[in-house]
Amino acid sequence: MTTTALKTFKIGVLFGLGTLCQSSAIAAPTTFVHLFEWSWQDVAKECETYLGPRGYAAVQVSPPNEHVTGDQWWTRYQPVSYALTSRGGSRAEFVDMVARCKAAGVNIYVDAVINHMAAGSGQGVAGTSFTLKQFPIYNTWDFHDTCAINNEDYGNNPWRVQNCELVSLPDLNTGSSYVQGKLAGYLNDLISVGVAGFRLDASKHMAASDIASVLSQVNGAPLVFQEVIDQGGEAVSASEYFGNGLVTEFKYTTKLGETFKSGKLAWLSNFGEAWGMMPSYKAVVFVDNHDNQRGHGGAGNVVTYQDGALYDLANVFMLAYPYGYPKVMSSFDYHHDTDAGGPTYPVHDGANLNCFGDGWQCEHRHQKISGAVDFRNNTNDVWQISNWWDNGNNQIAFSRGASGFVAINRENGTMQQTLQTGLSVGRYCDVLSGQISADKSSCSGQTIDVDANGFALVNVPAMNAVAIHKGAKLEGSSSANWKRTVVFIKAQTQSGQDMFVRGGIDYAYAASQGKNCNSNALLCALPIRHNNLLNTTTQNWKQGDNYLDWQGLEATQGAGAEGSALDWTTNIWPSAWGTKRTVSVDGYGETPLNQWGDHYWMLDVDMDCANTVNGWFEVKAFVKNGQGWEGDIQQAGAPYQSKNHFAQCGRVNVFEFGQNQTLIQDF
Ligand code: LM2
Ligand code: CA
Repeated sequence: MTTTALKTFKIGVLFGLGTLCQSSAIAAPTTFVHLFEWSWQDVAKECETYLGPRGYAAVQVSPPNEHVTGDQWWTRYQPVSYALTSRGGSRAEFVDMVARCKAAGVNIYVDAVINHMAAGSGQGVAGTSFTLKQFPIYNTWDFHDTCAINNEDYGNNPWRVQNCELVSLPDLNTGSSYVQGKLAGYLNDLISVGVAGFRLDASKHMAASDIASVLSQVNGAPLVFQEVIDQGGEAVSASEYFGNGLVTEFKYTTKLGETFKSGKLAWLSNFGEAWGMMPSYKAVVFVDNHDNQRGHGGAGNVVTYQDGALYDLANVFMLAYPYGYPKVMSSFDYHHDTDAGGPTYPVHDGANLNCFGDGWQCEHRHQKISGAVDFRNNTNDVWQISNWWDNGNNQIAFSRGASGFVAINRENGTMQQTLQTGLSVGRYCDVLSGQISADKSSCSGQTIDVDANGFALVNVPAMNAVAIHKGAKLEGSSSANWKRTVVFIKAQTQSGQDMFVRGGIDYAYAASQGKNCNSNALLCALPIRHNNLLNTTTQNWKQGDNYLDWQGLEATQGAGAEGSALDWTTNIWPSAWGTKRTVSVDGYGETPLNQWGDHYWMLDVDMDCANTVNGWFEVKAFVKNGQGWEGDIQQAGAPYQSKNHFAQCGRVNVFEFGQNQTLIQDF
C-alpha cells in the first residue's frame, strides 16, 4: 500500500485562465474610504485610477480648512480659519479634486471640525495668526467659558461634555446664531464646490439641537454622519443624533475587534442590532478609524493593518454583512510614532504607487478588501443573510439571498465544505482573489462552481476567505454541462508510488469530426476541477490542473505531476494499519464510493461534459515510480476505435490497470 506522508502544505489559490481586466459596470455603490492625510492631488488620481473603477462610493478626506502648523496628523483637528488651505493642498487643488472625483463617480465627504478651534496661540498654515479664543472670525464671546471635560463627565454630565473643553480645545458656543451662521457658511462653501457629505467631528460635544440648527441653514441634502463615541453608559447617547443624519457606531468596531481577535466568528450570525447596536440604517461602521487604530479617541482593542491577514478578514466580514454604511480605513504606518503625520512623499509618484512598508498602507487596495466592496455593491439588493453556516468556531459562511455567498476561515487549517450558496448554477469568479473580465469570459482569481441545487465545494485556505456574487458569474463556459465525474483504477502499488491519468478525446477521431487538436489541444481536452484537495501528497499536483488532457504537466500545475492525480482508496481501512484515513478527512483511504477493496485509485473531479463524445471520454493510467503506463485496452461498447479505457462524464467509472473489464454506474 501507499503510505501517504502527511506534510504541512499551504493551499495556494487556483488561478483561472483569465487576463486581468477592469471590472464591469458597478452596481449601487455602498462603501466609502477614509484616505487619511492624503493630498488632494493624490485623492484625485486615486478616484480616477482606482476608486471609481472599483466601485467605492465616496472618500472621507482630512479636514480641508486652515489648521495650526506642525507635523502631527492631529494639527488638522485644530482649526484656525475656514479658508480651504491645508496640508492637503490649496483651494484650487481641493476644487479640482472634488470635480475629478465626481467625474469618476466618487463623492467627497469632508471631515468638518466645527466643535472647537485651535488651542493656545500661534499661526495657521495659511498665515492666519490667533491668540487664545481670538481668531479673525471668532472672539472670546463666541466660545463657551473655559472648563475641562473630566473623565467622569462622560458618564454623568452631558452639560460638561458639550460645554467644556475636549483636550483643552476652545469650545465654540454652537448655540449662538453667529457661530451657527459661520459654521453653515463653511459647509455651504464646501457644498458650492461639489462636496457631497460631511463627517461632523466631535458631534457628541455639541448639542444635537445645535447641529440641527446649523444643518437647517445648509444648502442641498448632503450626507451627514456624526462622530459620537458611545459604547453604552454615556451621558450623551448616539440616539440623540439620529434626527440629524447618520451616526458612527463605535460598538461595531469594538465588538468586531474583540470577536476577531479573541472570540469566535460563529457568534457573528446576528451581529448588529441584536448586539445592542443602533438601527442599521443609521449606522456608519468601520473596522478601525484614524483615532482608535493609533490609541486615540478612546481607542480599544481593534483590528488594524498591523494584524495582517486578520485585518483583511475583518473587512471582508464588515463588507459582506448587511449592517450599516461601511467605511474602509486607508492609513499610514504609525508604529514608530502615533503622532506622526502622513509620509512626506506622495502616494502617486508618476507611474509608481508608494504603498508599502513604513509608509502609506493603502488598505483599500488589498484585493480582499476591494473585492469585498464589489461583493457589497452586487448584493445590496438583499439586505439580509441566509444559509448561515459555521463550524462552531472560526469558520463561517453565509449567503445574501440569491445575490452572493461568502466564506471566511479564521483558523489555521483548511476549510473544505460543500455548502448551499443560494446562487444559480454556474461558474463564478471569487472576487476576493481576482476580478472577472468585462466580457465575463475569464477570471483573474480562482473560480467556484455552483451546481444545479445551489451547492458548491468551498475550499478556503487557512486565514483566508472567498466570495462569489451574481455579477461575477462567468459566461460562455456552458456551466450546465459540468458534472461530478469519478474514475477508479485498481492497481497494486507500493509506498512512494503515485497514480496519474491522462485522457480526453482521440486526436484522429476528433479530426474525423473536423476538430484539429494538433493545432489546438484544448479541443480534445476536458475542463476539470478537482473536488478533493485534502491529500497533502496530491493537492499540489491538483492545484492548477484545469484539464484532463494528453499533455502531462500543465503550466499552472504543481511540479512533479504526470497528468491528473488520483488518490489511493479502500472500502474498509484495515485496523492493523493504525489511524483510519478517510477521503473525506485525509483525502485518501476509506470512501463510500469504493465498494470493492484496496488499491482503487480515485479521480474525483467536476468535468465539463461539452467536449465529450456522447458523454464518453478516454483515460490511460500511469504509475509514477512504478509500473509506468498501463497496456492497451479493448473495451466492449466503445464509442469509437481506441486503445484506452472509455469513461462516462457525470458517472462513477471503475477500471483495472491494463485490463479490459469495466463497471460504470451512477452516483
Ligand atoms: C475627534 N473626534 O471627535 C477626532 O477624531 C480626533 O482625532 C481629535 O483629536 C478630536 N476629536 C478633536 O478634534 C485629535 C487628537 C488629539 C489632539 C487633537 C487636536 O486625537 O490628541 O490633541 O486632535 O489636535 C492635541 C494634543 C493634546 C492637546 C491638544 C490641544 O494631543 O494633548 O491637549 O492637541 O493642544 C492639551
Ligand atoms: Ca462643545
